[in-house]
Amino acid sequence: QPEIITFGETMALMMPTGSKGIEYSPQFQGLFGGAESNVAIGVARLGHRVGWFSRLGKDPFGRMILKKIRGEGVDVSRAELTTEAPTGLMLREVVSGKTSVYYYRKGSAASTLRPEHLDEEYIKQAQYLHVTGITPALSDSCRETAKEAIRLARKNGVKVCFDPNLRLKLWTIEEARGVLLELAQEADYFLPGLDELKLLYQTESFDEIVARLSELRAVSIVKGGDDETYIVENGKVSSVPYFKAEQVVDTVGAGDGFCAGFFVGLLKGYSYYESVRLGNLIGCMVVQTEGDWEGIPTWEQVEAFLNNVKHVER
Ligand code: KDG
Repeated sequence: QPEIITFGETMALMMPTGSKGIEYSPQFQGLFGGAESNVAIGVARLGHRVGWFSRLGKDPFGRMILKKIRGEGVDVSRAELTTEAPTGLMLREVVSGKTSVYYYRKGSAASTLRPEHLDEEYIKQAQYLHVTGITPALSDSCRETAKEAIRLARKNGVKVCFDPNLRLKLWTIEEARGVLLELAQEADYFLPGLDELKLLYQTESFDEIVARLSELRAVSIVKGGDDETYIVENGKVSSVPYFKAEQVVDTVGAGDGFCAGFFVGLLKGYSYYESVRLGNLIGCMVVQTEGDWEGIPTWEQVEAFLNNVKHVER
């Protein structure tokens, strides 16, 4: 029985192997990523029970993704391979230090997710449901599915976590704003980035942002401060300092790693401060490895790090 359930699109991910960008790279490595499955893999690695579902194409990418997520110990019993549409694809390159993502996902299998694919009995037995703002950007039926999943969770006393994950390549800020802010109102835990909040609330003022967050029933965890993550609870702000990364290789997935760490903290009964601290640590580890989720540590690695255990090379 998963303690946390999440759902959303996972795509095949191609990245140039060398330093050349997509246009000139003769070779690519075949990976995969998706905000929600990144979180699920993180929770599983950190030793907790988690379920992820989606629709994937019944094609080589779909099978590869499903096998690998299952292999990470995530419950994929509600995920489905369908002939209705293909698995989505994204390409990512880092050129002159700038990351760019290109999506090939319109009409993908995940975008055909519909409310009827939700299993209330499955959602009901979890403690947390994690939803991101990517799903409602994918299609009308995905938007309905996200809303319905949240409704089912709340009806059954399952806590709702919501990361807006604003993706301006999928929709405009004007389209996104209303939908994301509406979903934020339903959340128990709201996990936005500071940059996202500036766009969503149309202000650069931190005080104004805090005031807006304080109108929500959620505890807000704001990622992406200069050196710290903020906790906004009942109008009060506290902050948790970052860990310092030795080298930053690929920042994509840091927010998902953060969420995984934060959720595991909640599941372990940690305070918000300690849960955020664990989230910060996982985020810091993710950015030091290429790929979305490959840098997420196991619980044993986290303990070794926190206890300053010396690494034995051989
Ligand atoms: O958070 C990382 C995700 O952005 C990445 O895995 C791709 O899910 C993705 C998306 O839709 O952008």
